[in-house]
Parts: sequence; structure tokens; C-alpha cells
Amino acid sequence: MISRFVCVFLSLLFLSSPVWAHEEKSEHLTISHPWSRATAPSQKVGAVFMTIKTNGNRSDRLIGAQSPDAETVQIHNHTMDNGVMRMRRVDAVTIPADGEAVLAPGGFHIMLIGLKAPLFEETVIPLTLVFEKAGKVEIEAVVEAAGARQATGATKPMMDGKPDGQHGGHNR
Ligand SMILES: [Cu+2]
Repeated sequence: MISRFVCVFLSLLFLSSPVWAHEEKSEHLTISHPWSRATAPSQKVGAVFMTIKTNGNRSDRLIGAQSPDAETVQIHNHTMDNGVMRMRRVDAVTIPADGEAVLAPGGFHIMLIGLKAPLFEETVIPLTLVFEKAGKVEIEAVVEAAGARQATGATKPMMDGKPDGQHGGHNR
């Protein structure tokens, strides 16, 4: 009897674990490589990055997120303010029709504020994303090393880090 229960329990665990697929597909959206960075014990904030693609000619907007691992979850963007990089809360991230929105270091990200425990490498953070049209989508972000620049196994190179030397005219 007991072993039968164990068996059922294990297969449920297996079925409900989309982590290693590393891609969450709903009818309208594909969310690729959600990831975050490990945090130090004293660090109370974390950021989650991912690529969100629309499957077809309907745009959507990411308008919110929730996680049991943080007290508050907000959508942020980085902007240059007099040469200083600042984070700012935004209402939404637009995902264009037949296109994608990239949440990456230096740009849009999902901010976890008031972490209930440090984020450890190789664990996952459960997140519920809220979209204007697609509604709620459950994902799990994989925690990478503290200094990671992108998700392990992400196929696309990051497009940030463009040289900023094009202000013209004053070369010596
Ligand atoms: Cu932020």
C-alpha cells in the first residue's frame, strides 16, 4: 500500500515540474529562459529576466507579477538619468505582435523586493506573470550564479554593451 502511494506522489512531482523544459508556452505567449541571480544573505532584492514572445499577430502587455518568495514584485526598467543608470518602476512591458520583449540586465526586469530568503544558485523561483490579454501565466525562474550575464543555455547573445562612441565630431 505504502509503496503505491509513494509511486503516485513521485509521478505527480515529475509531472508538475516544468523547470528543465525551461520554456513556458501558452496559447498566445512563449516565455524563454526565465532566470535570476544568486543573492548574498544580506541582499533583500533580486531581479528576474526572460524573453517573452507573442505567438501570432496579437500584442500583449505584461502588467504585473507575483511570487511567494518576495513581499513585493514590481516591473522595472533601467534608464539613463544625467549619465547615471537608474531603476524605475513601470506600469507594463509591451510585447509587440509577432515580436518579443527582452527582459535583461540593464533593461526591463522583474524586481523582487523583500526577499524572504536568499536566492541560491540552481534553485528556482516560482512566479506568476499577469498579462493584459493572456491573463496569468505560471513560470519558474532558474537562479544562476551571482554575477551571471545571461541564462545558462540561452542561445541568443545579449544585445547590450553597444559601444557608446557615436557622439560625433571631437576625435583627436
Ligand atoms: Cu529593479
